[in-house]
Amino acid sequence: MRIDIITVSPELLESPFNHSIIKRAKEKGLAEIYLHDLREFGLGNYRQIDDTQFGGGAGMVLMIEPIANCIKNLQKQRIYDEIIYMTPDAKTLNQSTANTLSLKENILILTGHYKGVDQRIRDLYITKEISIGDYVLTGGELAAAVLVDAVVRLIPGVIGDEQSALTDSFQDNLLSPPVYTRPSNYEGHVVPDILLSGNFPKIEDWRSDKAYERTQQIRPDLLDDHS
Ligand code: 6GU
Repeated sequence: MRIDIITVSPELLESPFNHSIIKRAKEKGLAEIYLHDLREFGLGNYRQIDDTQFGGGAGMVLMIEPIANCIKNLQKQRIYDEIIYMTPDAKTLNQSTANTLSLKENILILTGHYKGVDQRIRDLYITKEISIGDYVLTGGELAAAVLVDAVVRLIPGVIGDEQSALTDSFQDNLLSPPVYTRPSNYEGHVVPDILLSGNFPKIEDWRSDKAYERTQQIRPDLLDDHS
């Protein structure tokens, strides 16, 4: 998979993409990630990328031309399966979206800043808009890092233990059951007997029960969300 990201702060994204899972995916040739500095497409001597909004109001808006020029330039080189705009006024990212995106070849992500981008960019170029939750971040960069992590780890071969991505919390719309490791008795706090029993069908039943119980307690909304 190839992921291109248009941003006004490439430096904010360099570190997360050069560590951990994403680094491994890049090294194994399973993911390529390219950062594009919007400023390079800025207008005039000052490389202007934003301006005040029509109709008045606080905050600067990213202008249409620099973004359109950057997108058009990238589109000359390949066809994108999705052009995603990271913005708080969108549907929230969930596991199902991450799964779908992990199957794509080429994804382009646009991260906003300030008051957002000129609406015409969204109308003309964007095929999908994603928020990462009901709170406001200074810019879309950290949200893009979250999206890329959630997607890249699902590409087959990225995670060593194939099983592990499939049994994540949310993969079946349930939270994960509790997990334990040695020692089996820590100052009188013991691990549930069932996990030490060696009876694997029973252990699976116990895990399902606990996953359901935990979901009902903490995130009952997941149980009636069949989206
Ligand atoms: Cl995608 N961007 C910003 N700026 N804030 C957010 C967000 C995105 N998702 C949640 N909050």
